[in-house]
Amino acid sequence: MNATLSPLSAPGLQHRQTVAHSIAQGLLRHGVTEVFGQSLPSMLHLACEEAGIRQVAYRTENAGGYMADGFARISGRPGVVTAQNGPAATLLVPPLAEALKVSVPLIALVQDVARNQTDRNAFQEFDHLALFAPCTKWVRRVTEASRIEDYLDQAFAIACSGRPGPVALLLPADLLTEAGPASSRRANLGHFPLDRPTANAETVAEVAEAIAAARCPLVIAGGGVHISGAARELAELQEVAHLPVGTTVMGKGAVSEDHPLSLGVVGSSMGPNASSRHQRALIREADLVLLVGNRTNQNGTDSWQLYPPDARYIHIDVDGAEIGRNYEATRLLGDARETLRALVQAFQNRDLSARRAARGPLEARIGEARRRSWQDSEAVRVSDAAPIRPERLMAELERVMTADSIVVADASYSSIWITNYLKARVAGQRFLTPRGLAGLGWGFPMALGAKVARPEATVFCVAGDGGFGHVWSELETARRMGIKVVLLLINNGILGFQKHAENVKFGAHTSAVHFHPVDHAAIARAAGCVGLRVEAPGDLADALRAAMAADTTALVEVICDQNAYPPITFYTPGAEA
Ligand SMILES: Cc1ncc(C[n+]2csc(CCOP(=O)(O)OP(=O)(O)O)c2C)c(N)n1
Ligand SMILES: [Mg+2]
Repeated sequence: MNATLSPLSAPGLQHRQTVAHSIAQGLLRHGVTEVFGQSLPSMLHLACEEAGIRQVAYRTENAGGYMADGFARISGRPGVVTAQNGPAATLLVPPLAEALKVSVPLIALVQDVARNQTDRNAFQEFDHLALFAPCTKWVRRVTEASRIEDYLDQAFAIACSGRPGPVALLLPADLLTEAGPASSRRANLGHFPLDRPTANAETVAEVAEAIAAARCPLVIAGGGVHISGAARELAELQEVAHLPVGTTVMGKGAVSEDHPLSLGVVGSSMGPNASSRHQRALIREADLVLLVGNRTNQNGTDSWQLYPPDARYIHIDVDGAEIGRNYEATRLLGDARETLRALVQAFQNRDLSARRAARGPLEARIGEARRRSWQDSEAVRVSDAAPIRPERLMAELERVMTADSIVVADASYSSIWITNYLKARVAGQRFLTPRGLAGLGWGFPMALGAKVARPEATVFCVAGDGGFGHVWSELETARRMGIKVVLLLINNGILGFQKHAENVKFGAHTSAVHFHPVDHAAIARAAGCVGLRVEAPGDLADALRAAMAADTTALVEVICDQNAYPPITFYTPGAEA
């Protein structure tokens, strides 16, 4: 008989009150409303969907991890991502590593082989404890059903407390279908920072005194300000103590860039045409530098050449290991928001007359440097050339975005275009970039996660054609899950940063940096999204408007000049302003 295989029937969930159900109930208790997954571990997702937790389905685990990352950065809640054991688990390494570097809490729930199959070369068995050890704060394999709540709560507590970061829980497949324990815990640990330690009060008072007396104090704020939700407090400090504030790329938006005391983003992209190019002298003259949530990494400090060598450093960070890493500093170990609040308080009865007197000339100087910097880039920002200058694209985007917009960039030039030529209009506005490891392809999924976290915001994503090639498939995710972002694709036909950096460093580039022409707009349409192609700068405004009005994710492919590069200082050695 030629039997036809019939689809397997689905008679309803056959397993009840399993460990997977205990986990789902725990997730609900921690305020989890969505989990980024692809059906695995199956029992876990069946239980989660039954409990009303939305599964945001990804196409690749890489992308799922970045979605969870973007979600966490915007929501203030840890991103939960799931994966199968073996190959799927290995694909979580990049997003976990990114999150570890930039202190974003992620909780990876990863299936493992059944407990009685351990170390027998079971199918897709892998040493996940070793795999995740260097890219998480903490990884554990749960083997006792009765301990599931303990481990789940510890995962949330570790991810969200101290310096936030990613954790992984390994869940043997057979454990998930075992009977789950009754719940005994009540706490919601699903938000960060979970605890807010404040720095020593005496040191805070001494620092306030030193700032009040400094000749030329300066604040350089990093991504820790956003992680802590401390933008309002930093703005208050800027205003009360009349302090100039620059930010790192990760810290962009920590203060309003319209504020007369804001320098914008400072670091390794202050070459010709940079929006903060002429602020360098002010930074070099500082006699006191207050670092807030700033890792003093290579790009932020322009290879440790930008910050003044002889200044006194004061460093606020929740991680004691970051304080004094590269600049010996007075230690203010604490949560940024609480410690800034304490510092503002400490200024209450202090004589700030010197700072007040300095403010006028300081604002004039910063304003003049800002005007000169913008003037330098005027020609490329209004350029009518085709192929299009990316600076012109940024100018068009700047025109349509608002204080509520979120802008996400992929690695490579995109991160530098957005941080240089878009302005943070209010303290706390978010510009997301994958600056932990600067991995290509991560921008678009991060933008999807950001939109899930804040559906009412317009989310723009800027990506290069090389990076976007890693994640084309997530266009289908965006369509299927109803996640709308406006994706601006800079098609310059090359791996731009790669090619240009090779030219600068070696005087030549390899054969890998040029692409065969790709019709990205057609790819978007094929996946059910809107796809538009723009070749003339005069068409950008209409395309942006159409993309913003679309019901679905809309990709605007912008054919750009392959000889355009952002103001990376090492491209133009000796060109210091
Ligand atoms: C995953 C990953 N692979 C390789 C690199 C090295 N890399 C940095 S920039 C770059 C070129 C990116 O090209 P594209 O995305 O088209 O952006 P463009 O610079 O052209 O604007 C490469 C290959 C990286 N950062 N991450
Ligand atoms: Mg490119």
